[in-house]
Amino acid sequence: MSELLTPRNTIAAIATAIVPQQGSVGIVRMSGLEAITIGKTLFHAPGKQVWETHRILYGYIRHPKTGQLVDEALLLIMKAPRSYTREDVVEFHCHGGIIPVQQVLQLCIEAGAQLAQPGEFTLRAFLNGRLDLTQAESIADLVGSQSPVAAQIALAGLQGKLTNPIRQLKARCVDILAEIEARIDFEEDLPPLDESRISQEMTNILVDLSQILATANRGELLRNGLKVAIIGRPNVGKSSLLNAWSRSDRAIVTDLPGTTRDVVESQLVVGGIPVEVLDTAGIRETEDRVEKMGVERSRQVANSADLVLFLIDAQAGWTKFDRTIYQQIKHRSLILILNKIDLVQPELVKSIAYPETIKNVVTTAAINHQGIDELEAAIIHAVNLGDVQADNLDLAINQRQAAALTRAKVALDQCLNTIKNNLPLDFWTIDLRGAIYALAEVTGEDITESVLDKIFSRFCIGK
Ligand SMILES: Nc1nc2c(ncn2[C@@H]2O[C@H](COP(=O)(O)OP(=O)(O)OP(=O)(O)O)[C@@H](O)[C@H]2O)c(=O)[nH]1
Ligand SMILES: [Mg+2]
Repeated sequence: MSELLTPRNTIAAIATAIVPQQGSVGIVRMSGLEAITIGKTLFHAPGKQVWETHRILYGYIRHPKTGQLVDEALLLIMKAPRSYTREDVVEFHCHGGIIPVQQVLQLCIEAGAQLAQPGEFTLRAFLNGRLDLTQAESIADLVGSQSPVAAQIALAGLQGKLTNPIRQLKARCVDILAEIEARIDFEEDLPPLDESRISQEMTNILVDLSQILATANRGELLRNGLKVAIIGRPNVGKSSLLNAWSRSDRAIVTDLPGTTRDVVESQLVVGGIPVEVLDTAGIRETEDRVEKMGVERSRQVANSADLVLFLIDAQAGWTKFDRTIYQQIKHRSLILILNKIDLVQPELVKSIAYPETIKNVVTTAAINHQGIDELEAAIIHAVNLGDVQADNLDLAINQRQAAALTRAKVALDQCLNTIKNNLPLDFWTIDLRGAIYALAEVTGEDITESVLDKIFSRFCIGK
């Protein structure tokens, strides 16, 4: 890390994805004091092309000692501070495929650049004040996003969707702190503190904070996705459900019990959340060795899933086999699916006697693609996505941010208690400072200076 904190040396890395298949363009990026000098030693731009910032040059990358041609390429120059890192940046836009970019990277290293560590360009952007921490995290989210909604939220984060409200909350805490500090230092010169107004403002801050915190669950799901296992006894329609849901013939369906022997996966998106659906072998006692192994896998998948869709055959009702499986898996997050309702009278479906502990129930006819929307709604409900307020729909905080915001919340709660218990003003400021530090941690800014600035500018007490 200490290495990372000396950001003036020149770093280089392949900026485009490194995949076995070749892309049409591969980019090598350099950032730092020597970036342009190194660029000039490697890149030959014929004619009257000028090495100016925000220009693209056309030319050849050659080995500086042997003169050997490495690639025909474009070179992009972005001088500090108008670059991603706020340092001098040079990008070689080479031909795609791993060999040209690897060779160019090697030349950069031989010419004096250091291999960049993961995230080091963004770290420099942060250290040089171009991005705050939440924006830097949003960039990682955007690159790793697995659904359009996740990408949209990451982009909103990059635009300051989280930074701005956090800064505002912090500013409101600083305002209160300033008022209290002023009373501690200059009690005689100022009117008495309006405690009830301060308590009310803190309560308001807590409400806003909680609304942001409520997006944590959604953030987790957007980043890591949701693993959903379809579990049940043989022949109830698990594979049919997977196929209907994913609109594919992904899993083999037959009328023979024991058709699915291994776990079949399908990737879906539900409510913007990437969902990995796992169809499993029907669980039953069996002597067939292959099926037995499949059944064992089904149990493991059920245990490791975030959510279990427990499927039963509505025509057969809640059988003793279903009860046994239910007792074995007892997942904390479970939706019961009554499938094959096309074969049953509606009133009979209602009379199915499943355990009262099951609160989430959906009816489907997988064979007719019926009930899928209801199933998705039940999933969104089961994972508490409904908690997010409409105006926070493009916000989804991560674990680090949630942890810091929770600390801020605890500190503010404590401060309210301190006020209620009539403790001295010094105690109020301790709690309040705790909240401000925690909020500042979210955006990664240093607060001491801003607190001081605020106190002295607002109250003009530099006398
Ligand atoms: N009528 C009707 N038949 C269905 C429905 N869903 C599935 N089936 C039929 O039930 C039989 C079993 O379906 P599968 O999807 O293979 O069942 P499974 O639970 O995956 O079975 P295993 O892989 O053996 O555990 C097939 O003949 C399906 O066509 C439904 O909603 N209605
Ligand atoms: Mg199956």
